[in-house]
Amino acid sequence: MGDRRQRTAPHLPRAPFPLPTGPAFWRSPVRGVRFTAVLGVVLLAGITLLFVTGLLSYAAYNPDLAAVNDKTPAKGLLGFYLFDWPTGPHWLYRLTQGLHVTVGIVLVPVLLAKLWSVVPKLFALPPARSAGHALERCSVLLLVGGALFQFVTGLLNIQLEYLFPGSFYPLHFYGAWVFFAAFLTHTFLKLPRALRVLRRGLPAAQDELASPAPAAETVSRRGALAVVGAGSLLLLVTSAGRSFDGGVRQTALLTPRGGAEPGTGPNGFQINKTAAHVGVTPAETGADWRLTVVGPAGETQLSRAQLLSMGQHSAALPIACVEGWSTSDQWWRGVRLRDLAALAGFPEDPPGVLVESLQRSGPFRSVALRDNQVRDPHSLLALAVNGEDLSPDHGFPARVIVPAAPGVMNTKWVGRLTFGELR
Ligand SMILES: Nc1nc2c(c(=O)[nH]1)N[C@H]1C(S)=C(S)[C@@H](COP(=O)(O)O)O[C@H]1N2
Ligand SMILES: [Mo]
Repeated sequence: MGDRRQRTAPHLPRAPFPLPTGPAFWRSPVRGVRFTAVLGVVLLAGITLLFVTGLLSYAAYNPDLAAVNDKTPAKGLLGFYLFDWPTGPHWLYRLTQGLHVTVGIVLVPVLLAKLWSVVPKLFALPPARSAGHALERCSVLLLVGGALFQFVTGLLNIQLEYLFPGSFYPLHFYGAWVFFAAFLTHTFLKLPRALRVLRRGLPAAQDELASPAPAAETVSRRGALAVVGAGSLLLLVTSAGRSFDGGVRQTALLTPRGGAEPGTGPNGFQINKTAAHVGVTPAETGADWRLTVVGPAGETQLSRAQLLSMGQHSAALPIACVEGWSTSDQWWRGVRLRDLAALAGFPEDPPGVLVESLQRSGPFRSVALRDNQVRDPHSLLALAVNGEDLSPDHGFPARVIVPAAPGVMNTKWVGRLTFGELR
């Protein structure tokens, strides 16, 4: 009897099924304040970049210009920072949105590791020790919930573009403000200690994130950080290709866009929605097609031949989509928007323009461009690309192309340009 008790005694303090609320449940020797602090500092830099480039992306849509541009009309004060999106440098949106999406993808392993490193605290009892502690835990709820919400909505939007019929923008925009408010609060509360620990280290006894009963080590903390870094690197090399074209795009394994194969030749670059997909037919874009130009000079109808007989200008510009993919510069050729404004009755100082596609429905059939975009000599109603007529899927007979603007401003299959009146 006595012998048996002696044999089992060392196991008695441990419950047969440890609960996540107890320290015996979380035994990884990798957890610790230092590990969490390293990931936290990486996220601080990365998420700040995501927030800034995200706000820039919203500004780039020129939402205050016209109702058609604005997916979050009830934003109120949250639009305080909006400014006139410039037309240069011409790769501006390609850079800001490429960073937004690529950095967002690359941070996924860091975010998951960070959440894993603090998950024991989620189950800590009592749920609240004081009013202050309760408040802190609520802010952590917004922080974690906000982070997961922003990453999931962003990733879904770039992978499954049809999952969000228009509602992605308000979700991701309002979500960003909620998340970033919680993120700033958290940074304010935690950054000083994180920096102190990173600089001076921490005695094991004061490490509240370290397991009190760690299991045997299978990987060091440094090794675990290397695994996270390798995960991020793998995501980087399998997704950065989306910001280029040709062979490099083939490396973007994590960009299953399911769209049309662009093929090769002058029109062989990434296609967003095809003509067939949005219901634009060859009959509408054939010889009977006319561009309607509206302004103080009245309404003018122009055939493609008449447009081709106007002064033709060139511009080397990329397509840069909100989904993060972009092309290198393509060589567009067509009529300057400001020359069409002159035709409409604005010989000097052209105003903005409302661009409408032949496409009858869908979120991107129409867009308003600001006066600076119309004025830029590189803003074209393009008729050709890379020395060949536009293909049906790239917007034949005519499409808009504007420097530094998001892809959605580059309306395809244009039917009507109304200068001056944007709503
Ligand atoms: N009429 C129309 N124009 C459009 C769109 C659309 O859906 N309909 N999509 C826009 C978006 S979101 C992008 S990124 C670019 C893509 O142009 P591309 O297909 O020639 O690469 O076209 C823009 N022009
Ligand atoms: Mo796009």
